[in-house]
Amino acid sequence: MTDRLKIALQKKGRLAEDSFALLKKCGLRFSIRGGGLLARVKNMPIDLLLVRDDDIPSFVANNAADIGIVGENVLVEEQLVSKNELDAAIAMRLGFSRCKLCLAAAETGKVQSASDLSGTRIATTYPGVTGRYLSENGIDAKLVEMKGAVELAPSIQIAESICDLVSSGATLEANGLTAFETILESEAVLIRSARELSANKSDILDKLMNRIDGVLKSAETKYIMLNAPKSAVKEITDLLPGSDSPTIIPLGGPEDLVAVQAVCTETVFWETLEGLKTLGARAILVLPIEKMMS
Ligand code: PRT
Ligand code: ZN
Repeated sequence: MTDRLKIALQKKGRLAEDSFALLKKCGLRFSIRGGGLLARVKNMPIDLLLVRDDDIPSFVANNAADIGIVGENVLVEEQLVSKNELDAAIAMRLGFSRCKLCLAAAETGKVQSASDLSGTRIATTYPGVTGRYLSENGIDAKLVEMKGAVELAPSIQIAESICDLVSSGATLEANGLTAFETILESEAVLIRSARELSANKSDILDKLMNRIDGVLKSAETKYIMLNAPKSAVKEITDLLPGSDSPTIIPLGGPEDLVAVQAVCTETVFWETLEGLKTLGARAILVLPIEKMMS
C-alpha cells in the first residue's frame, strides 16, 4: 500500500475555506462533511487532518501530519512559546489570510506610542511574539494573556493597550482603538518538519508544491491581447507588467496595425490599461490563465 501524505488543515475558521480552495485548484478531489477529523483525497494518496489552527504546528512537529497550512502568526507564536524546540518551518508562502499583529491603544489613553509602554499592561493572545518584541526593544511592560476578545481589554480596564491581529481595522475602530506599531506581518504558510519523508510521500509533496506554485503564479498572471500601431509597439510592450517576448502579429488592412499578445506575470491594473490606450492600443483584452507549468 502506498504511503499517504497527511496534511493538517484548519477545520473551520478564517483559513479553512481558502486552504480547501487552494488544494482543489491543485486538482485534489475531496469533500469535507460533518465533524470528521480525517478527509480522504479520492484521486491522490493524500489524507487531510482537520483540526484547530493552533494545533497544526505541533501536529507537524510531532509527526501526526507531514505538512500543514497555518497562519505564520500561529507558527511563530508556537515556535517562541516552545523556545524554538518545535520542529516545523515554512516550506512555502501562500499569499492568503494576510494580516498584521499590531499594538493598539485608545485614542485618548496614556499609551500613544511604543515609547509609552514601559510600566503598562498589554492584553494579548500572542504572549510569545509580543514578549519577543518587548525584550528586543528593552520595554518593561506586563503581558495580560487572554483567550479572545482582546479588543475589550482597555475598556474593561485590564490593560492600557492590546496586541492583536488586524486585517481591515474595523474591529479596532469599533472599539475606539488605534494601531501604533506593527510587530509581525503574516500570511498563510505551508509548513513541514525537518524529518525526511519516505520516497513516496516526498514525490507527492514535490508534485503538490509544484502545483501550488502554478496556482499562485496563475492567480496574478494574465494574458493580454491588444491591437496597436506598429510605431507604438516598443512603448506598449515596455508598459506591459512582467512580460518578456510578446508575440507580435501583423494585421491586414490599410492602417499599419499589429496584434500584440503577452503573458503578464504581475497584476494588470486599470491604470496600465489606460496607459496602453493613451499609447494607441485598442481592443485590449485581459484574460485569466487557468493553469501554468514552467
Ligand atoms: O478555531 P480555531 O482555533 O481553528 O480558529 P481561530 O479562531 O483561532 O482562528 P481564526 O479562524 O479566527 O483565524 C485563523 C487565522 O486567520 C489567524 O491565525 C490568522 O493567521 C488569519 N487571520 C487573518 C485572522 C485575521 N485575518 C483577523 N482579522 N485572524 C483573526 N482575525 C481577527 C482578529 O483577531 C480581530 O479579532 O479579526 C479581528 C480583526 O479583524 P478586522 O478586519 O476587524 O481588522
Ligand atoms: Zn485558533
